[in-house]
Amino acid sequence: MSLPVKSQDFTEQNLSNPDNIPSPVFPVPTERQLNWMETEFYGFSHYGPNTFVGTEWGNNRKPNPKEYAPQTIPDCDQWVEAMHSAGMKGAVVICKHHDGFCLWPTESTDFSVLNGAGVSAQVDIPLLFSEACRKRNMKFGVYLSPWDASNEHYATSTYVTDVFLKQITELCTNYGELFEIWFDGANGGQGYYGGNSLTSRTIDKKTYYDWDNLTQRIHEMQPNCVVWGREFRWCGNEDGYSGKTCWSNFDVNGINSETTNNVGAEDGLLFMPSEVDVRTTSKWFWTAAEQAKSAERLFQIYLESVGRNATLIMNCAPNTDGVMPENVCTSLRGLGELLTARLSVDMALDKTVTAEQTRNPGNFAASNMTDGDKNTYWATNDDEITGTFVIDLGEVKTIHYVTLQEYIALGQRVKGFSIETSSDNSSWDPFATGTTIGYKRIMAKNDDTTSYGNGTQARYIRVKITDSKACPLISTVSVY
Ligand code: FUL
Repeated sequence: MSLPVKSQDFTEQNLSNPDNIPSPVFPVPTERQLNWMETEFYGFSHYGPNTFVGTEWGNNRKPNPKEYAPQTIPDCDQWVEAMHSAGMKGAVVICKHHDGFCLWPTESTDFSVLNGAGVSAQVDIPLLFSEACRKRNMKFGVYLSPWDASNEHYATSTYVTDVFLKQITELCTNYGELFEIWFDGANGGQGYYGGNSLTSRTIDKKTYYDWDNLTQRIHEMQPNCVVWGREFRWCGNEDGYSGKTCWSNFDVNGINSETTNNVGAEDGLLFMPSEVDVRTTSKWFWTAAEQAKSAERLFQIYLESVGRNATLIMNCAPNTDGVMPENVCTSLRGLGELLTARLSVDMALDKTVTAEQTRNPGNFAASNMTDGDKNTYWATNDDEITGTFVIDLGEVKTIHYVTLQEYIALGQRVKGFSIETSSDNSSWDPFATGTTIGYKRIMAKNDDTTSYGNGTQARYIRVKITDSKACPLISTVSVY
């Protein structure tokens, strides 16, 4: 038996923590949030009466279920296949937008597919969409607008319990496992409530929906489903970027402030990571002659969201034929090809990493960062909030991106870092500097995401953690 070397190893604290696991820095994520963050990139599909009318919001029309008029059953399998080709690991489907029309045969209202035109009565979008996701091993989620611009109960005391919760329950119990339920910050305003007259009904958005209770009910039915606005936050814009500084910590009073949503709050008491929502075209719902963003532009959005400690939900809008338009499919496929070509072969995997500081005792070696295991990490001692490590790629390679990941289960810590490159391990060139890391930070040369460029020739990559809330814990460093 080997005896502890230092007397401090005999303290009560060390006896109760024989593996010397670092203390958490609060707030920390739940298991459900961790799983969700690892999904990273997933689709969004806006489709419904707006598709047929050519509008973005259906709050100014007298509700008419016949507006929804598919002539053939929508090809959800083709939608999901297009998303899959982009490298998405899940997808969220619109089940009811602000107009209140339910795209499944619900018992909560007559304003649903059961009363639409064409083959509407045979359509069950969450069913078709969930089957297409399961088939490809993709996670499945639902969007349900809290605001219901046609329901006569909206803004009265009965809507949340008798209509909204009923809809949530149907979606949470009839379509298998959900990974995310999307509500919406646009959740109140002018409508055609009851169908008789244009009315304005006001609610107190903070209290009306009884979110605490609804969230609890959702978790009882779907323990792995994260809830929009409660367990993750909107990123503050619809243009596809997270802040370069991005804390998963959040201050609940900051909700819906575009700036605070984008960067989070360093000292926020809640763990509420950011989700970037963006469109592949210029609109959420399909309209004729829409241009799709190029694959390169979508790739840049990926770098500025997934690469900045946020998840990315990318909208792909099917047309009136119930098909994902060819131009959107082409861009999605192109994005998938770029992600495979540029971010799939990690040159640092299993390569040697040497750290100037390593937490002792315990299993926190620098090699944990390149072992391909997200559950092992490099750590420093408690009194060391800076640290430096060098990766040796074995030979000079062309590098474009260096990716860092914190072991986020014990809380987000890092506040500053720099990356340098070298061909001889002695003279160093700056590569990039950054602030937060979080779940994942992808760094291009000079943090310039606008073009792929020619890359940098280097054999050694030196990472310096220059500031951290507590001892830094890095689970992965990757080089592409
Ligand atoms: C917004 C909505 O008003 C848009 O129509 C869209 O659904 C987007 C994802 O969220 O708040």
